Amino acid sequence: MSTQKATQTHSFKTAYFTPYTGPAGGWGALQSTTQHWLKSENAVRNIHTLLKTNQAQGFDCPGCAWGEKHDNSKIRFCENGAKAVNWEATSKTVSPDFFAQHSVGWLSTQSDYYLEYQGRLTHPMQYNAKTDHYEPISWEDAFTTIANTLNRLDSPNELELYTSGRASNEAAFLYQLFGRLFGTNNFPDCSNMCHEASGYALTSSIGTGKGTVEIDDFEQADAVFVFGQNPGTNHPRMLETLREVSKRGAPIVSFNTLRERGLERFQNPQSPVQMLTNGSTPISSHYFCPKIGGDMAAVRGMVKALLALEHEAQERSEAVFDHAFLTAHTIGLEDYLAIVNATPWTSIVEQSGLSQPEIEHAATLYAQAPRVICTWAMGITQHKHSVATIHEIINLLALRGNLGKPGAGACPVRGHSNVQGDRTMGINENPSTAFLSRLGEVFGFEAPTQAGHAVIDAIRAMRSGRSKVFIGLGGNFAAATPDTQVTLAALQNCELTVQISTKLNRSHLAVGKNAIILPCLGRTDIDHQASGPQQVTVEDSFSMVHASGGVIEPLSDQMRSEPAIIAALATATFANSPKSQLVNWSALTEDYGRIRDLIEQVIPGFEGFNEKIAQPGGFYLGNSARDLVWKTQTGKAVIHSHTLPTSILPDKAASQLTERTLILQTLRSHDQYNTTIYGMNDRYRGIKGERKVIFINEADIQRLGFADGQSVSIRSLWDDGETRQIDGFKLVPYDIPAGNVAAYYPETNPLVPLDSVGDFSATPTSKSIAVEIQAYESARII
Ligand SMILES: Nc1nc2c(c(=O)[nH]1)N[C@H]1C(S)=C(S)[C@@H](COP(=O)(O)OP(=O)(O)OC[C@H]3O[C@@H](n4cnc5c(=O)[nH]c(N)nc54)[C@H](O)[C@@H]3O)O[C@H]1N2
Ligand SMILES: Nc1nc2c(c(=O)[nH]1)N[C@H]1C(S)=C(S)[C@@H](COP(=O)(O)OP(=O)(O)OC[C@H]3O[C@@H](n4cnc5c(=O)[nH]c(N)nc54)[C@H](O)[C@@H]3O)O[C@H]1N2
Ligand SMILES: [Mo]
Repeated sequence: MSTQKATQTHSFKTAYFTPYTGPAGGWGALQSTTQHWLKSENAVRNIHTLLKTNQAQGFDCPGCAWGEKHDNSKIRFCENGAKAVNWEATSKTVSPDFFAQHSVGWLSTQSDYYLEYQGRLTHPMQYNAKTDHYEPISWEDAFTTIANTLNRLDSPNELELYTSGRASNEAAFLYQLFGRLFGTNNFPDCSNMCHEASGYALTSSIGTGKGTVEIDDFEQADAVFVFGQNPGTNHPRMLETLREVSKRGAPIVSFNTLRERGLERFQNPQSPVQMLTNGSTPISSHYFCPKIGGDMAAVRGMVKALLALEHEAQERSEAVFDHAFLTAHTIGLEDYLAIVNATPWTSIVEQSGLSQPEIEHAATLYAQAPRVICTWAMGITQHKHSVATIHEIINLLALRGNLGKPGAGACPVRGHSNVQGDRTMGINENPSTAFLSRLGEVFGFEAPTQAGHAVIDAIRAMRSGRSKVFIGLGGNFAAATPDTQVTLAALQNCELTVQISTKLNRSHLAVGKNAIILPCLGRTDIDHQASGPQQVTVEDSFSMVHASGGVIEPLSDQMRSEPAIIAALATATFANSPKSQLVNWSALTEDYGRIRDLIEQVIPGFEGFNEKIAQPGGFYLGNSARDLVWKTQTGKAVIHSHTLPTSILPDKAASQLTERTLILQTLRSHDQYNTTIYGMNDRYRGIKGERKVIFINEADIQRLGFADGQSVSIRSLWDDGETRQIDGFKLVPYDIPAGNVAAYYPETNPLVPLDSVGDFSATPTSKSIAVEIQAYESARII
């Protein structure tokens, strides 16, 4: 492995930190899976459940959106998928008794881990402000209360309909239909905080917002470049794919600010030989550690180096660039190369934190591979310049014709298991006119065309009182969004907050004047309806749509499915309106095949939907860019030209910088799923029993006059006079570029200013926050 050393060299060691030296996966993963499986208090039932994960007759793993090859012989869950399944399939319940015992005020003082660990929500509940307790309410009264509040609104745009990416296609389709019939496009969703920049950048360059590769392309790729992603924790099944690439000897080139164990070595728990011999496979052949936000500069540097190689090649009458592809399929090349030429190496090296020889090495690896896949995730998408950075990655691919050919392409690795499908179904605050008119045609109404709110605008609207009702289809809006105090106040400012959820979380405690909890079935639960047990469908990162059916009996007959809840809500809301004639909601609840028939009529690519999902592995939605069809204004792939930013920070942070400023990225530990905290360990980073840690370069600890392990306060810098601070975080010396620090989300969300968002995407800049740290005690005195 080239560049920098592979293991920790710090001598620092405490009860909560011991550097990890083993491979990712392997026995550690197996042991952890077993522990979580026992902790679910449902061990025997859950063995059966786990074996049904991602199988033809089972459910789609709620863990992540990585795809699967269609081979039924294999166990198809990973350690973190198993945690997700065990967490959902617990036997513990949060019943009306629990809420009678604990006030909302008391619950608000408890940790995220405590809240979710209490078990599954089993009964609809309504908040009583007089007692500060949730009390049971019947389903019918809950729907009537919500419907009455909605029908009293002055405008349909006073409603915010949030979606988390676990919702199935069927639930998402009904949800957007309900919202648009009601009259709004206010559909904030988790994607706004996640891969929004990918969707925007891809659409504006290649005319589709989705990745262009299929899982089989990894078998043919001659090199894979992985940018800003930690698959060992967040997409463990991707490691199996990368392991195969590595075994073939194709380079895997990682760009990550941290040395993530899962990108270094992997022991496949499904390989008896590796397990018994304690062997492992190297994942990355080359590992580059840019500074936070330095990837655009790094890729710019690679292109600059490629341009030099191209000039040399031309002298030999050869070429590095794929001129035939560029001429036939792209526009903007000349302007772009001029901007690349004009970008000085000094800026590239300064901003990327990589040396010119390192970048030239990466460029050579790229140039030597006939077919290249670039993957990326949150390390790329949660910055101010994410869209420009992704344009740069697409440009890199385009220069050698790595788009629209097998074994090559762009692969944004999605997060939530159906976040991509939800977008396909119309969960979008600004959908295309084609979609809206088709929806209106099929259902006989005029869909609203005014753009609605994404997450940040939804928070602003609730804060100012312009929006009055919040409904959450899953997720944990209060904890996942930035500027926690502002978001909590915004939710509390609502007339009504409704959470359709499986488990108790922070959002249930951020109550509006009225608040309702509607307990729903999860992926693993059998969904019994009039026509029998139902299947739903999801779409993975590779645009494969497939069916998912629960395998365990629900814990309570009070829980309802998401489609059934949305249908009942729509029925109650439109009861006294002519709109009640437009959709037979109860028929849709009886048989989800009927929902799919409607999806088929509205959304291109779903022809024969019900028949196609009967095929094992599902069906491929297709990708225009993969077929060299560019659905852009010019009909070509656009090579975008951006100048390298002078600072990776927004102006309101950049103007506040001092010698003591550090740039913070907020990321996931190995024991969490977004705001769901399964445990307090982060095995591959050596952390045990603690989440309030901040990873920092040893040189910065010394420069700033701190000691290893010292407790500090973290304050973010933003020119608006507000103090955003969190306390009691311990300094852990770590291999991270000087000037950069890292800490876990969601604890760090109070630091992210609401207005600190990415250009074009409005995604919170959760990976680049300007902060200063102070000793905890002195910070308290101030
Ligand atoms: N077990 C588990 N699985 C999950 C999730 C989970 O929480 N737990 N979440 C799901 C969701 S919704 C998503 S979106 C995905 C998230 O998957 P990831 O994107 O892998 O998640 P993060 O933990 O945010 O990790 C970001 C990675 O980018 C690196 N990084 C940060 N800033 C930079 C930078 O500027 N440049 C570079 N090159 N690297 C950088 C960090 O060091 C880290 O390795 O995972 C999904 N899968
Ligand atoms: N600082 C910082 N903030 C971030 C990020 C970051 O990296 N840093 N990452 C962002 C990203 S990538 C994302 S995707 C968002 C995640 O934002 P969300 O999707 O809103 O959050 P989750 O934590 O995934 O939601 C967990 C809750 O979903 C509910 N739930 C689980 N399964 C189901 C189900 O099947 N149905 C229903 N109805 N409910 C269910 C449970 O009640 C659980 O408490 O957070 C974002 N926020
Ligand atoms: Mo995400």
